[in-house]
Amino acid sequence: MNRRGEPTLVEQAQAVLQRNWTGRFTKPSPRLYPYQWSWDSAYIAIGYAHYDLERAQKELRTLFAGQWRNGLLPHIIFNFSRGPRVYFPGPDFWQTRRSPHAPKRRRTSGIVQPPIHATAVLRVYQSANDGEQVRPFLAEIFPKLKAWHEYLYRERDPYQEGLVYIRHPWESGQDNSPIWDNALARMELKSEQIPAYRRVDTQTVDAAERPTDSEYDRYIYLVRMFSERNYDEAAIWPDCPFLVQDVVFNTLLCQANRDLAEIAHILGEDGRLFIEWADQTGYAINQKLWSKTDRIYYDYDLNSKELITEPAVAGFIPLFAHIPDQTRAQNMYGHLNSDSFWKMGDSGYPVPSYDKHAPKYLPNRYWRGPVWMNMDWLLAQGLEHYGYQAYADALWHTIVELPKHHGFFEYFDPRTGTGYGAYDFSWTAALLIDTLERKPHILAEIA
Ligand code: 2M8
Repeated sequence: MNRRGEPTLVEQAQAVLQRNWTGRFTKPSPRLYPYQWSWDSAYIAIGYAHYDLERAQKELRTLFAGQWRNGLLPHIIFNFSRGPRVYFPGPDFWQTRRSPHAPKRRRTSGIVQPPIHATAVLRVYQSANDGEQVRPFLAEIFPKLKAWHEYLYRERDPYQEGLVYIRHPWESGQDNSPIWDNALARMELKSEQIPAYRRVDTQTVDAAERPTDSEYDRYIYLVRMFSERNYDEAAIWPDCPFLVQDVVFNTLLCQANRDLAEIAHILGEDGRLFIEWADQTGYAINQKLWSKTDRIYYDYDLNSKELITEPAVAGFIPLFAHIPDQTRAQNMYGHLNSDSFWKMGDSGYPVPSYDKHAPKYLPNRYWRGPVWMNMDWLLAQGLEHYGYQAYADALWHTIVELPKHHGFFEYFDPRTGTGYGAYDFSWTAALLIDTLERKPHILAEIA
């Protein structure tokens, strides 16, 4: 409480997480996302770690209880929670029990999300005053993280390049980014190929802030295809119409490998394999995904065999895992700190998720323009590493300022700060907590 008896900003953020806490995991938001999501839980655990270590561990334990026997960590665990539980596609549509690897006692989706989990586990450990307290958790989760990364390299890297592919836009976490437009447009679907379904997301959130129906048709078509092939990767990938080596996914995997090596070290286990993976993936990102002319990293489409030259904030995320060398980082910084994204001193808020001058930019539509707190959080850490402190500070300020003035929304308008999508959004709250814990001075610096 502050001197006027009102909850402080951190207390407000904690209250958001408390409202979404179900007793075993935290919903990303009260209505739109009523189950457990994979990378949301990782960000959420990083927030909890600062004030409730038990809960941080429980969040991740519950997530990993949904892991498949082949190591796949599903993007949604359909755990029970109170309150409205309407989501499409739900467990009956996914039918993951068609796979011999899916858990028998838990219902899950059959796709994945960016692998930031080892990073979250290490941060939980580092937040503890007494590491010994968290050691049993580390020992318990280590083989699960290893199985998760093994799955990715075994099943998602058929050419053994060190780059894993995603086979659904949802696997990127950036569902309707323009990055996927061409791949989705190539999927010419006849109406009889589209399963009958009804969207529920647009009952909660304005349709103008969500993906289009045509995008949803393709999302759902892909899910049906995976389930018809019993989630057997060998049967899916040879003719999967969507197959992309994604920058954010592989960057987070690279860093997660290093963090897993650190976890191995703490436990007295051998971590050399994880360092090898990290090096291989970092090297491949530099070799295959860098565009010198455009000063940004791009995804690679394994079907059209070309880089997807869409200027999204995602292309700067390799800074987080220290993948570019200093010269590249400087070039990237020149691009980021420009009218295309956000120039230092500009009005508005950093960083729009897509180039403001590109024709497809939409400041209110989900991953096609709005500012996202997780992207700012990843980018700020990367920029600090390379010495771009003033820009990083602008991002830290944004992570605090937007929720403070506009509420704990899912995403925000880069021009005005207006919040869009779901309210009481958990990772917005969790990453604000993490930011203020590490940089308490920010509170006094913002208006
Ligand atoms: C969004 O994705 C889900 C599908 O997984 C959806 O739109 O229903 C994305 O923003 C994703 O990154 C996020 O993890 C999820 C829950 O917050 O919502």
